[in-house]
Formats: sequence, structure tokens, C-alpha cells
Amino acid sequence: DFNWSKYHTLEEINNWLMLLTKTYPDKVTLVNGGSSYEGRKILGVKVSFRPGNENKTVWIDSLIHAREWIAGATSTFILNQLLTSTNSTIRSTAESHDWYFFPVINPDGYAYTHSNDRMWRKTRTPYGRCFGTDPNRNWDYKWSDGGSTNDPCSDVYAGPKPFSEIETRSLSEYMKGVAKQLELFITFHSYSQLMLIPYGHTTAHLDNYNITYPVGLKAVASLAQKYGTQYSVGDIAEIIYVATGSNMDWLKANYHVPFAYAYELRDQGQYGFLLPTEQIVPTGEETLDSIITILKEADKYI
Ligand code: 0X9
Ligand code: ZN
Repeated sequence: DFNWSKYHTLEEINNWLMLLTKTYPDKVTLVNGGSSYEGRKILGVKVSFRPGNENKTVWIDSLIHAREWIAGATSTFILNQLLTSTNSTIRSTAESHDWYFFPVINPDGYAYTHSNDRMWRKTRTPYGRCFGTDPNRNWDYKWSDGGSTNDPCSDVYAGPKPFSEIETRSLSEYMKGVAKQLELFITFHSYSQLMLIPYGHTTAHLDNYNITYPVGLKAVASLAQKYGTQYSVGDIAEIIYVATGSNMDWLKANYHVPFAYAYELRDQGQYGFLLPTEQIVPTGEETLDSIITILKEADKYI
């Protein structure tokens, strides 16, 4: 059965999402975020403890990059905690918000990391003799404006045009319908222990960086409390590298979602993408602590 002592396949994750809708029929709804080149579904769930109300809404996605397995394990861990925890802080945070979870937004790539190549990153669309676009370089904001290539054999191929990939195109259509309700957007990646703030095309601190940066600092301070895990916070272009065409930048630019963060989860390179399964639960716990802190702060501004 489904647990956090191991990494799960796409099929196991999707079956678990469907099981949740049967276990919590009044709280969990299956949502269809589109489909992949090879015909897989991009499945998500909406979680609402007060259905019918217009609650402040949180979006959490993961596995846009196929090999970053801890990202999917962390989002499913957090989803499970919101539904099952008896901790009063977790309960009140869970129940006072609506939640969208999309654990695997690059399903073809994720399936391929299980079947063929553990280090695969991109989609699986064929382009000549090579395969795949970097789905985090393919969104239609500042597309191909730095930090990507036009070489289909590259791991950071931007694709032949914005939204060339059915995965990013169809998920963006779904996101348009919920974007205006979003208080907080989170996308999980690995690794490096960073909390990244838009944007990826410029080191200029745009929009409400003066608010999201201090909230980020509080979030990483609470993240460090349980296990001492140290994160840095900052603008993407400033603290890692210029990167354009991400889902976060597209959402932030077009829909002005007040709080948006990309996490680079554990570790800092000792195991890298191959993070041992013993670290799934601690990573999930500390990351949830940081999200509770973000929401405590963000709710003051909304
Ligand atoms: O290069 C990337 O896409 C991300 N790093 S990774 O090593 N996981 O590939 C960083 C991108 C951060 N930017 C956004 N998500 N907007
Ligand atoms: Zn990534």
C-alpha cells in the first residue's frame, strides 16, 4: 500500500489519488490537468474542507522534472498530512484553505525514469534523433529568453515554440481556471536546498519581492527547526542562474499570484537526485513546517 518509506511509480501515485477521492468523498475531488505526449493523464486533486466556500487557495505541483523523485514524495506526504494529521496547527492550516495538488506534471518523463533512465529530466516528445523538451523552459513567458537552448538534445531544450508540449499547454489551460483564486503557488524541485522567488529572467526584484523575501526567510527558519536543514532564499536569476519559461514565472506574470516559490528540496549534492528513502519523511515534515509558516504570514496580506 501507499506509504513514504519508498518512492512510488506514476501508477501507484495515481491509484492513491483515486483512493483518496473514495476515502474522503466530501473533501477530495479528482481533477484533470490535461494529458501527456504518450497519452498519460496529468492527475490532480482538489482538497476542500469547507466545500462551496471561496477559500484562500494553495497550488502545489511537483515532478515537472522527472528525475527529482523527492519532489513527488514531498507533495504526496504533505497532501496526506493535510488529510490525516491530528496536530492542531496542521489541522487549522489545512482546513482554512483550499488546496490543489498535482504530484506528477511530467508523467511520461517520470514513467521513463522508472523504466529506462533514472536520470531523465524532460518530456518524451520526439524531436529528430533526440527526445524531450524541458517542461520548465516551455511556458509562454519570456520563452527562450535566457537559460535554455534550441538544441533538442539538450536537457534545457526550450522546445520549438512556447507551449509546444501538450503537458505544459494543457496544464496551463487548467491553471487559467484557478489562477485568480490562488494565494500561494509552490512548485517542488530538487536538489540544492533553496527557496526561489520569481523571476528567472532578471536579477531585478520585481513585484512584491520586498514581501515575499522576508516571508521566505521566516519559512526557511521554521524549516530548519526539526532537523537543522539549511536553505537559502532568493531571486531565481540571482541565486542560481537565469532560467526562462518556467510555470511559476508564467503564473506570476500573468495572474499576479501574491506568493510564489520554487523549492529545491534536499540535499546539497551528497546524494543529489538519488536521495535515500529514509529522508522522505523528514523532508516532508520540515517542508510542511515551512508552508505553514508561509501561510500564517501570507494570510495577513490577503
Ligand atoms: O533549472 C530549473 O528549472 C530549476 N532547477 S533544477 O535543478 N530543478 O532543474 C530551477 C528553476 C527555478 N525556477 C522556477 N521554477 N521558476
Ligand atoms: Zn527541477
